[in-house]
Amino acid sequence: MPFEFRDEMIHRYRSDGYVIFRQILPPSLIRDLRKAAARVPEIARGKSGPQAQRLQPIASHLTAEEMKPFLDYATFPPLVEAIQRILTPRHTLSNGKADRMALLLEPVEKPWWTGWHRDIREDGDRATAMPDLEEFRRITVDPLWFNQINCPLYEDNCTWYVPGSYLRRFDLPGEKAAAEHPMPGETATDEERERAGVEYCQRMPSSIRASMDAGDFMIYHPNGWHLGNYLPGRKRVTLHDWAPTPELVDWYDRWSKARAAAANK
Ligand SMILES: O=C(O)CCC(=O)C(=O)O
Ligand SMILES: [Fe+2]
Repeated sequence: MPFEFRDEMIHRYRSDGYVIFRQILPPSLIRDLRKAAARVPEIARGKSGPQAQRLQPIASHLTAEEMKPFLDYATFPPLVEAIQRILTPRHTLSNGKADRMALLLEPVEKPWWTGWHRDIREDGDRATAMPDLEEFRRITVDPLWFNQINCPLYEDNCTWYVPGSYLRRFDLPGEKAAAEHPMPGETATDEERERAGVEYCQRMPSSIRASMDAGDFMIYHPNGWHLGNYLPGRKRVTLHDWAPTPELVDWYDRWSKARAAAANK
């Protein structure tokens, strides 16, 4: 089925905090992106070791020629239009220049997981460096503010999400406990770690798995509960991106300055 935008997707995004545009990338673009990404796993593992989860930003490591398909993706009209309908015409895929774009990769040695988290939360360890806490409390539950994108170039079952969780600043009973559930250490077998990873994902109340195929595109609120659960040997090359407004870019700049100032105290 070719991708077709439906207004129901706007409702989904606003209530659930995520929506998946199924098979929105054409096979020819997927092919070009896969070829352009070919060196990325080796670069990432050379830099961060065999368990490397990502290379970010890819623009610092790839040639202008290799980056070209990623810019084609960022300006692909059906994608640009779908994003503008979910968000607004002021939201620009990849910030128009792919300067923060990452690729998410599978680990080589062992199953592992990020742990359930909300990327930015007011009671997190980075909250003291919030540029403006009252502003953050307003924008974190605003459907048009924070967003993140996963766009797999190969089938990807790694991402889990809790629909609707971005709309509440505070956790429901059981969420913290599920997130902090003890996990097996490095000495457990791969099969024990794999099983524990799946059970850990399922333990979170109302969690769903974002099962995706090549060329699907998921946009989600990164401040809702989510995680990545990874298996070695399960090839993963997933574009990790955002579609900010100028105000969101400015918020991240202010936040990074506030954190730098707090670190120097
Ligand atoms: O791998 C994923 O899909 C999610 C990764 C993630 O949430 C993170 O690194 O913060
Ligand atoms: Fe995250």
